[in-house]
Amino acid sequence: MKTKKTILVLVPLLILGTILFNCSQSKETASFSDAAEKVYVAPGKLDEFYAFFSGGFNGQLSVYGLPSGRLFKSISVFSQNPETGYGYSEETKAMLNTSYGFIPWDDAHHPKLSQTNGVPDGRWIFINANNTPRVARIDLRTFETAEIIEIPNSAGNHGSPFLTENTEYVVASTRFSVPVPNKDVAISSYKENFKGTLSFIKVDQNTGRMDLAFQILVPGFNYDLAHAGKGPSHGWAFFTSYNSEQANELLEINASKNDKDFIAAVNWKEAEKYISQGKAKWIDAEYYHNVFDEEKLHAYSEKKSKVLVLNSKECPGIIYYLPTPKSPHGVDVDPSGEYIVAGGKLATVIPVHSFTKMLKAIENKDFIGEVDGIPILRYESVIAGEVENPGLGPLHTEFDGKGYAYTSAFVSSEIVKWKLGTWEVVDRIPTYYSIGHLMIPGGDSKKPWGKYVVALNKITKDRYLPTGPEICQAAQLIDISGDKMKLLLDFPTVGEPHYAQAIPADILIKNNKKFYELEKNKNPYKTNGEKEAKVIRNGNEVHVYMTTTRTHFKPDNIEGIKVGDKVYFHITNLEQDWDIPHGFAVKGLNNSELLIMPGQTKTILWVPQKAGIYPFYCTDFCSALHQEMQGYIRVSTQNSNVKLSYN
Ligand SMILES: [Cu+2]
Repeated sequence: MKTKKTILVLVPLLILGTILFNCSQSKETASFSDAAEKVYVAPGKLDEFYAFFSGGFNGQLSVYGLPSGRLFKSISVFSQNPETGYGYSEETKAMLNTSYGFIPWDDAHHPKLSQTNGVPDGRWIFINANNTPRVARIDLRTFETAEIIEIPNSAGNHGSPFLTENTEYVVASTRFSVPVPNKDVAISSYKENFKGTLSFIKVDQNTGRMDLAFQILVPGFNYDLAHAGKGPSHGWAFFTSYNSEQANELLEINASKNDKDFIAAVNWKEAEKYISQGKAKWIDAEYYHNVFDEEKLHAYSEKKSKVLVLNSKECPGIIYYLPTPKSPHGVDVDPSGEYIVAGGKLATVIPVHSFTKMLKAIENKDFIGEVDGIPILRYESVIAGEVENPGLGPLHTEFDGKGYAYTSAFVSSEIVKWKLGTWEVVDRIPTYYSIGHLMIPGGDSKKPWGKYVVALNKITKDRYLPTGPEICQAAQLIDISGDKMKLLLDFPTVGEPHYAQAIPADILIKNNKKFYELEKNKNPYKTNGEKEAKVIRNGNEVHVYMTTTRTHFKPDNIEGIKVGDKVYFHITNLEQDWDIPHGFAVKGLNNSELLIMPGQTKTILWVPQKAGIYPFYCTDFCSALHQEMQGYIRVSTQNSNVKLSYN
């Protein structure tokens, strides 16, 4: 009865909140000229920050400049991209292999920059795939996806990928609990058969290569988000959970019954000790690990069959539950590493846990119960403070490094600024509308760069020119350099800007790769120079070793191809200059184009269906004589006697 009442009171309150906050627009907007001056990046000038926004359900990662909000690039990660041939070319197909077969799409949510000593270092950025659980690593020298690892025993990989202080581990938690290992059981057997997992992916410090080190088996809740400790809390990682009720139907009601759910505080150093003592078990688990080989410029998949699992029940001391109101979503650790802030979607306060108090409560065994052997700490013993009047539906918190925290409130569509230590709200600003995550450059690190907070909004109704039933999604740039937040800029985004990261541009520019060195290209289908260009038939397979340079292909005329042949175009771009890609497309190509960077070799497969003449051409406008960059292929019937020739 109590639960029903709570919901009855909450819902109208949420609606009222939305109306109230949305009506108080514009007073926090900086004057137009002031705002324009702050975001205007004059022609020839560069943005101060690179910002990386997830594309949500487009499966990619977009690169923007701040403060201008200009879009620079969409990095292909989990989805095929015909613009570049990613996931279509023979070199990149393997990136999208999974234990469920080739998967050309996913839902990408949380980009996360690699860190050293708790500060983003600009080496790599990681991002998760929610639907078929995977984590990708993007190399920030090339802005290309370098690696994708699948996560077994996981579903709805939402609490992912969050990094420990020195990128020792990428941590990832399962949103949906599932049978481990997965098996055919009645869904109604949820409580007995379904489990959660917390995954720890080891990162090689020199190469960035990921390896699934271990998983921890935990009670069957929904594990939503995570952040690792830093400074004093280094060695710990914190995972929010909801549905501690372990409901498997109508979760909007059945998973909202308990006043508090839990943050799981995981001592990963202790987990490492258990593993070294042989307490973990190898279990069968099928998953793929796909790596783009930098020398061969070719992706290769490795199929894995085992994973090391620690059962939390058998490893006392590795997990403690911090009771947290109510159905918490985000969990964020402040720059000092002392405060653990939760965003309870249905909570009326923002609870802030103290790491010091948590350790003391553990030492004193100040427990109020346990779940499957995991002790539940006493809320009053671990809480540092509660932020009152935090807006409706608080979700995520980032920090400015000056002692303030900024929390997004989804239902009341606003950002609330509050002071660490006193917990008082000092400012609030409306967002348009329904903010999810928010992002301050470095705002989840030990040393935030501050300056701006970006609101990542779900709804933009009335903010942009309408474009039919689907309206663009958007971000908003807000100045946080003064006492009061000031709205500077709205800018639309590609896909859902679910979460973002930003880093000063200087850090990345100095490592930017300008072209691939031809000499170092070890692609098995590389053509060293025009003299080596050739066409080879092997049964019904034809391999075209083609080169590009301004402004011709070699060869540019090919005869003797037959209907139904599998024609592989292996194209090497011989250019050794910055920003001289060439493209390749042939009429009737039932695949995608290829975009080949200087020094790269890329391969696309074409199976011609009809006899005739097929022109091909360069798709990337490369020079004054770009329109002359073309050729012809003669396709004959299967029984014709036209000889293979080329020039
Ligand atoms: Cu060209």
